[in-house]
Amino acid sequence: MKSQIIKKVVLIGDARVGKTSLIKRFVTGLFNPTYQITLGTTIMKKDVEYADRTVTLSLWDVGGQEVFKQIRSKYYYGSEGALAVCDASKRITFENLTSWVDSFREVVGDQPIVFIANKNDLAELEITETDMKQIVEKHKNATFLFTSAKSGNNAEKAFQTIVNMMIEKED
Ligand code: G3D
Ligand code: MG
Repeated sequence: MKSQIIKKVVLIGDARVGKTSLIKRFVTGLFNPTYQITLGTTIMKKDVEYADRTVTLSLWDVGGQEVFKQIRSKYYYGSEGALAVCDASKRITFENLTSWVDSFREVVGDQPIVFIANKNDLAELEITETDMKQIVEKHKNATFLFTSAKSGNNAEKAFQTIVNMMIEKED
């Protein structure tokens, strides 16, 4: 029989970088350009296979409250991994990742992180592969990917990567 495990993963990063879009792309396969901004955390679930296991991902989306630093620690509690998302066309969102990741690791310790430079479908990018490599080198248990929730490029891979890292850490 397959064993079943549940893993909580949070998406962190500035507002409008594409966190909700990445979750929707992964869970529904669709990109849908108009959203209502709902205040409050949304949790979406999806099963991912890893070898002989089924991993139920519980994906936590901060939902429009990114500015309120005081809610962060409650949101992080119990997470076993994070996707730290920036907008590859907006430098400032990359600069802000360090503060997101620091606050995450203050609560949960060295849980794995996938750094994501999203919107790589856009023509003018302000983040390079070198930038991403540098931020990864500054953190333990981290890797990076460029994604597009719009085209779907690497969206699934982002979630599969965090699953692999979480399970490998456990084994
Ligand atoms: P957030 O959850 O991090 O706040 P959203 O971000 O998922 O709400 O996305 C913010 C805006 O960026 C949305 O624009 C969304 O359509 C757009 N977006 C998200 N991912 C991508 C992507 O990969 N490429 C491009 N080009 N745009 C993306 P609107 O204007 O629709 O509100
Ligand atoms: Mg959102």
